Amino acid sequence: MLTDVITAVATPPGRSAIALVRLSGAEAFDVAARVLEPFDRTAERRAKRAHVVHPPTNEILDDVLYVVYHAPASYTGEDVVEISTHGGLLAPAETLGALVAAGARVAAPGEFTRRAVLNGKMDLLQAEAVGDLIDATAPAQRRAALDQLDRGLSRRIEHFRSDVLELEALVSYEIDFPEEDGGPVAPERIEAAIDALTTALAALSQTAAEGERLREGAVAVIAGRPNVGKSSLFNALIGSERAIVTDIAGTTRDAIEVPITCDGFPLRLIDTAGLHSTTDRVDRLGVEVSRRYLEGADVVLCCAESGRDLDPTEREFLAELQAPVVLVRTKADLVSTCDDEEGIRVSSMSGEGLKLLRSDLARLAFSSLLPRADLEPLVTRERHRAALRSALEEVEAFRSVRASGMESAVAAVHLRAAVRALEDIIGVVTTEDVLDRLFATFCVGK
Ligand SMILES: Nc1nc2c(ncn2[C@@H]2O[C@H](COP(=O)(O)OP(=O)(O)O)[C@@H](O)[C@H]2O)c(=O)[nH]1
Ligand SMILES: [Mg+2]
Repeated sequence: MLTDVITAVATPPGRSAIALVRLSGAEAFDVAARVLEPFDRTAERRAKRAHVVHPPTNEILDDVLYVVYHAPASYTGEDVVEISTHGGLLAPAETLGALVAAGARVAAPGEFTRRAVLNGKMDLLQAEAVGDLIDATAPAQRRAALDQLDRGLSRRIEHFRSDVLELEALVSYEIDFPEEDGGPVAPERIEAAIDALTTALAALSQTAAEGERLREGAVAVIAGRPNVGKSSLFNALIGSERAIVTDIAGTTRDAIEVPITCDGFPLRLIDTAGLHSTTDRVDRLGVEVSRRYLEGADVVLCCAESGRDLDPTEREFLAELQAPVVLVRTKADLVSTCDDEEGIRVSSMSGEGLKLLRSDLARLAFSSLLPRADLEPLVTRERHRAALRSALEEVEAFRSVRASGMESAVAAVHLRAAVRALEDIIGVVTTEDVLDRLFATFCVGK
């Protein structure tokens, strides 16, 4: 049943000052009244103090604050009670147990947000943004998620939708008055509207590559000959000693991945070796990095010591890379500055050049997002990208069917399909499987 009372601890387990236990559903107040003593269901949106008692035994479990939200003015759109218990493991768990004993059911991951969507409190894009905000590690991710939560992307898609509807209205004149010469609407006007729409749809689609990269973190792979200082650089950039550094070539055995933030943008820094696996290794190039990682790289840090010329294999390696490259001149502390050297001089020992390197990495990995001062909406998921592509294709199909002299009514079918594709993005009609997929990645209590 959709409105059964669900409950969950919304904060992570562990030692903490407080924890938050949530309760939502048509009979949430009845359940709360069996557990909170005293419980005042009329005290809307005001913190009240109470004891948590276990319903059958009446044992006092905690001394808490609770807040009551009346439907529909709550996160889920249902009656909601949020209980701030003491933190740690016992108080929240026992409060949850008491609520279950009083008739609530433990919520599935994302079930509160799922109800918010089903009750029209937020659209699908906003629900995705909730998840993205929780998963954000870099400020740029937070900005994009907050903008999406604020319906920035929803509004943009709705705008497209009304543009298509307007186009539909324009051509419907032609359907209604086919005998009129050229129709009451000038064909140039329709052409201009199609142009504007396809340009705008394409522009938003083009944010998808870096938008998805922003959500997931850009893959930055460290490459270079053995012993050039790759693992040292890795440790310096992540700010801790994760990779083992020795002067014995080939110390780094497995690829290690750690998320880092560069100028507010998220990167996934990867230190590889692959020396143990000859198949994976770019043997011919004498460069230590696995091909598998290079293929997935959004940016490559190609390392070579400061003060020496690049050898032919390194030059060849650089020339063959698909991803943008930063040439990192390592161990800069060992040699004095030489002006004409290519690349960024960096020392993992002294920290020289690290700041510049970080900026360069962000700039290369997010070249189109970085200059956007006021954050324009961008699409951050394959789901958005696919639906936008299909909306664009339908509008293009509309244009060509029209141009081929087909009846306007036939062409208009494509506009209907474009509207549906756009509505899918916002989630005007959301199917269960779309929701299942989205909320599978959520945490319990959200
Ligand atoms: N002086 C100096 N030595 C470095 C620097 N970075 C690395 N090294 C040394 O170079 C050797 C190889 O470093 P490592 O990071 O393991 O290289 P990798 O094989 O490319 O991963 C170690 O002895 C490091 O201490 C640096 O910035 N300055
Ligand atoms: Mg290494």
